[in-house]
This record gives sequence, structure tokens and C-alpha cells, in this order.
Amino acid sequence: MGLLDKFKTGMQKTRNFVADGFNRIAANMGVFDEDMLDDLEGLLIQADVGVNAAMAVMDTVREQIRKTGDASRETVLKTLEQGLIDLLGEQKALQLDQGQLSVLLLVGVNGTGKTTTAGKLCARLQNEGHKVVLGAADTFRAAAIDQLKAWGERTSTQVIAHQPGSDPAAVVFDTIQSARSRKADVVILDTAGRLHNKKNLMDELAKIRRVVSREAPGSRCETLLVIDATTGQNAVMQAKAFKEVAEITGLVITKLDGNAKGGVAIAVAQETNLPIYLAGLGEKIDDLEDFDSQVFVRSLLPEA
Ligand SMILES: Nc1nc2c(ncn2[C@@H]2O[C@H](COP(=O)(O)OP(=O)(O)OP(=O)(O)O)[C@@H](O)[C@H]2O)c(=O)[nH]1
Ligand SMILES: [Mg+2]
Repeated sequence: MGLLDKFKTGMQKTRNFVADGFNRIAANMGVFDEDMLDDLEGLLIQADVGVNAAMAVMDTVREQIRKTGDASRETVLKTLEQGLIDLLGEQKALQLDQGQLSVLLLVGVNGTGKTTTAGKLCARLQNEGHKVVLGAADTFRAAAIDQLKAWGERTSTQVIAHQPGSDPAAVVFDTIQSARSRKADVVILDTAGRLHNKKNLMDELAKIRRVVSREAPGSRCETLLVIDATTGQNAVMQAKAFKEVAEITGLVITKLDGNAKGGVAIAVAQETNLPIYLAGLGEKIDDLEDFDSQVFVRSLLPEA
């Protein structure tokens, strides 16, 4: 399945809502009038694209109509498509360094999909020929450690874990040492769910970062904030808040398959200016894809 089909299938609920909604609005007449443009703006807001983003993109559409006098379905659709792609900002793929250890640290609030993403990402990188070591730096619960170990078994990957309740930074230390001695090139660190306003938990994250810098100097360390798309505008608030207190380098947006609110990816990107690297499109091992702005937007909109 190509990437567009993968997104169309995964984002079926949001696609049905947005694409069908667009067609319903456009079906009244061949051209868009002011009421229809308002309806379109409302549709985008309901799909959680965000009020600011929806207003911005509809301003662009209105401006285009004013300049050209062309309010046809085709032109509105095309302008909307490009406007939404632009709102997603510069697109960046998750990069790994050649011949050097790369560290991927997964952070975020409870239940957003950090551990699942660690497992899926591990499977994908192993398939691409990388050698990965997983670190169970969520030491909060025994179940969290077991969950990562299960992914380790599924993907034939070494998992470094300590006892529940132990210091996550010590797990990170051991994971990097182990990756070194096994000549692995990627370390994926799963961490406990945490709120941005819990100082001790954010300090713990900073300590993990310090251990990475010290034990893997010069290594790329991506701190990926994992955001759950089904939490709507809350996801936007989380992303903004985490960005304030931690050095987040990029986003992973999960559960885009979960409901019709997948438009939130646009709101998050627009409000944080952070790149979205990866998209979770389901619970299965291969339901993790590179986030591609063009593909994402095309998967939401009807055919021209
Ligand atoms: N539908 C869907 N479910 C997902 C996706 N990613 C994760 N999940 C599910 O979300 C639930 C929580 O996932 P976890 O990976 O345990 O989340 P977590 O962030 O590690 O949770 P904590 O460690 O408790 O903070 C699980 O049931 C996953 O299967 C996704 O892209 N789509
Ligand atoms: Mg977890």
C-alpha cells in the first residue's frame, strides 16, 4: 500500500468527516458564496484544525477568490489544500547519523502511545538495517517494563531494564553502554508518562538528557513528544506546554485513526512550529509512518 492509501485508510474517520463535509457544502452550487465559505471554516474547526489555523487558511481562500474572481469548487479545494500544507510548516524526516549512535527519547503525558511508538519504531528501524537497543526508562510500574520487553521479543531487540522504582537515568546510562558494546546505532528510550507542570518529573527528564549528553557526546539526541490526536485541543496545549519546559525536537502524533479529529495535527504544528516526524495510524506494528504534509492533507480532502 502506498503512503497516501495508508493515510487514507488510517485516517478514514477524519477523511469521511472532512471530505464528505466539503462535498456536501460544495454540492449546493458550483461556486462558493460567503455562507459556504463560513460553513467550510466551521467544518475545519470541528475537525480540530484549530480556530487560528482554520481562520488563517480561509483568509487565504477568500483572498484568492477576491483576486481572481474564481470561486469554483476546484479552485477553492486547491487553495485550501495548499494553505493547509503551508500551515503544517517545513517538513522534516527523522534523521539518524551514519556511523554514530543516535538516541531517540520518547516523552509525553500518560497513555499517548510512547511505548507503542517505541516498539513500532524499533521494528521499522531494524527492518531498515539498523541495530537498535531499547531502554525501559519508564521505571514507574512493572507493567510498563514488561510492555517494552514484549516489544523487544516481538522485534528480537535487546531491552535494558532495571527494577521497578529504580532511577530512569541509570537505565539510560546502561542502555547507552550496552548499545556501545554491541555496536548498535540507535537507542530508543521509553519514558514514563508525565505532566509538564510536575517539576520533579521534568527534572528527571533533564537528568536523562544530561546522561545522554555525557555518555554519548556528539550523538544526535531527538526528544520526541508523543501526542494523542484523539485528545483534541488538549494535544495542542500539551505540545505548547512541553515545548516551554523541555527541549522537544519533534513530534509524533498517534491515534490518527481514533476519531474524526485528526485535523489537530495542523493545529499542533501551527501553534508550536515543531516538525511532526511520525504518525501513528493504528495499534499494529506497521502502523507507524513518516508524517508527510502533502499526503496528510490530501488524505483529508476530496478528490479534485
Ligand atoms: N488506535 C491507535 N491506538 C494506539 C496508537 N498508538 C498507541 N495506541 C494505543 O494506545 C494505548 C496506550 O499506548 P501506550 O504505548 O501504552 O502509551 P504510553 O504513552 O506508553 O502510556 P504510559 O506509559 O502509561 O504513559 C495502547 O492501547 C496502544 O495500543 C495508534 O496510533 N492508534
Ligand atoms: Mg508507556
